[in-house]
Amino acid sequence: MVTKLIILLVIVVGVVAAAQLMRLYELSSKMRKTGEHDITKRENRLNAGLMLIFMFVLFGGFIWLIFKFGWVGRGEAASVHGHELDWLLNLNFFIIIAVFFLTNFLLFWFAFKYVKKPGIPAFYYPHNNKLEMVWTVIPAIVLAVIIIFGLRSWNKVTDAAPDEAIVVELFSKQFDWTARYSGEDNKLGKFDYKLTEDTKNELALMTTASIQLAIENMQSGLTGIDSLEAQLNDRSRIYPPEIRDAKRTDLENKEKLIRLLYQMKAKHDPSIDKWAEDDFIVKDTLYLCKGQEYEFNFRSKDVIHSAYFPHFRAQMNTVPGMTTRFKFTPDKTTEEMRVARGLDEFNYMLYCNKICGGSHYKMKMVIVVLEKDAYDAWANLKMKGKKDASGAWVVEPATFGHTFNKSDEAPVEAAPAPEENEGEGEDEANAEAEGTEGTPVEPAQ
Ligand SMILES: [Cu+2]
Repeated sequence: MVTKLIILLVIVVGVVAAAQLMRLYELSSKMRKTGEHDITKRENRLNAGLMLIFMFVLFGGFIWLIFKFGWVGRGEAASVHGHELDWLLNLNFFIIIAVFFLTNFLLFWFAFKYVKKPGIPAFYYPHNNKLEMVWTVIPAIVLAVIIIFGLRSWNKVTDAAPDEAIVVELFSKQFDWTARYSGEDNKLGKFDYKLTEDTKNELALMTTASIQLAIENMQSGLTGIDSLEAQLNDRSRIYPPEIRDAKRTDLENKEKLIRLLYQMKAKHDPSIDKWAEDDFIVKDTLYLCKGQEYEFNFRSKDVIHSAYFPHFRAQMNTVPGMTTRFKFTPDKTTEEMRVARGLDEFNYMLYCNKICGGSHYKMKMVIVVLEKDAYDAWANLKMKGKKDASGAWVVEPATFGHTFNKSDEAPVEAAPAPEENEGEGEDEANAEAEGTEGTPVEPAQ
């Protein structure tokens, strides 16, 4: 407190002293019979020289920063379109830096060269049409070139992906990423937020079984309609009015929702269940294949996030209620990039680049880019799993259908089914579909 008071006092005294000094200067110039605005030749030349010195310090500092921190500090791009984007960014930088040097040189050089000289009046030069044209048309042309190139590149990375592109969904929520690969059919299963089930169907995928599960949860789950009705009808319980109202509103909303779910069930075509059931979900690491094009579909559960792949030069907002897209082709494996950068620990990363809440900084995912053989082996293991000689699962396939089954603890029933149909992808999917249809009903019995 005392130190603060002293600091305040020093500031006040400083201001008073400065005011007194100004007053002294005014008085002394009056005595010298020159106005305080009259500046001597010496002062003018000093200022002109300082202008030049400032220009050299500014340019020198700029060049020093580029040498110290690198051209733009991004490192080499690891995707096909990334090189094009880097080229475009470099073009922008060249233009900006050239204009920066030119305009700043003119600004400081003119200030130096045309320093006030006694007896030489300022040259009156109010207007020049030619000059106006030059500095309107040239920037317009440069801007048009930048925008046309930029739009072309942007359209390339956001327009529809070819059929060969692997479709991967990136699902964002506070505070992590979940990737869903589209599986063998390369088709992502449909989804609807009303089907969200925190443990069994986090991504709200739409299948006959998941709709049924959602209806059951809504009707007879822990906080379902049955339980709410029982609570409200129980005469032995007395609720404060606001709690009773809250429960009533909750009940009304759930009754509306369950009607929507029944409509969804009636409209649902069971033949598209397999789109979802062969999808597989990964949480920790996103595996990609070098030279393979990927179409990423982005979803968000809660707030706007932004999927940021700095090494692949890609970024896209993930917006609740809509799907955004981006496609790219990795062109360097993680291993190659480690060698190129001389860093054994290097990893590609997916970050969230939108401040989305308290643990925003934690929201990231490692990306591993593999050669085709290694990637195919991994994807096969995920899609089909692996069995030992006795037919027991060594690695279970990580399909959506299986994660669905696993939490119901029914792998015994599910295991023999794919074995009988080995080699026939479609039948396998159907067998799994049957498995998932049966299981969620069991707990209700
Ligand atoms: Cu986020």
